[in-house]
Amino acid sequence: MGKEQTFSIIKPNAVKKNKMGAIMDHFEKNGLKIAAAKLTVISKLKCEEFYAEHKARPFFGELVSFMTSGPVLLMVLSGDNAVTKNRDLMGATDPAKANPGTIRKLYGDSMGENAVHGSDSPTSAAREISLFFEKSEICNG
Ligand code: 3AN
Repeated sequence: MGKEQTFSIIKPNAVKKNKMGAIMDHFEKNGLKIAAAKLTVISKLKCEEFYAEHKARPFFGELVSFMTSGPVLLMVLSGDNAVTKNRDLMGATDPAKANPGTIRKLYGDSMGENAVHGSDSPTSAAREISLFFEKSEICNG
């Protein structure tokens, strides 16, 4: 277990519900530091690149259209074992199946509108962070 970075997105449904602060608080109270943050609307092109591995999935169009439908909060989180810790705090992809107290259980609405994204491995984290952040923007690491 060592200090690690992971990539997090607070998705449009959670931003719309005014839950950015609550979700950031959840991270901070559980040992993750917000090393970088950016509130933005992702372009369709960038979103398709981000989700490239899901291109063949039937929900790809719906996913891109939802993720570009409004502001999202992009973050780099840092801490011990950050990738796994973030996945544990998020809970299962389907909010209905997520454990009580997890972010997706608390703020998710459906499989697609599940409040947060989190990298699934350190390799994905490195790719995803470099898609959205310059090195100099990661200033609280
Ligand atoms: P996770 O985000 O938990 O790693 P994945 O990798 O299975 O889950 O899914 C990637 C993205 O696709 C997630 N952001 C999720 O919201 C979305 N997604 C997964 N399954 C569905 C589905 N059946 N309908 C709509 N969106 C989905």
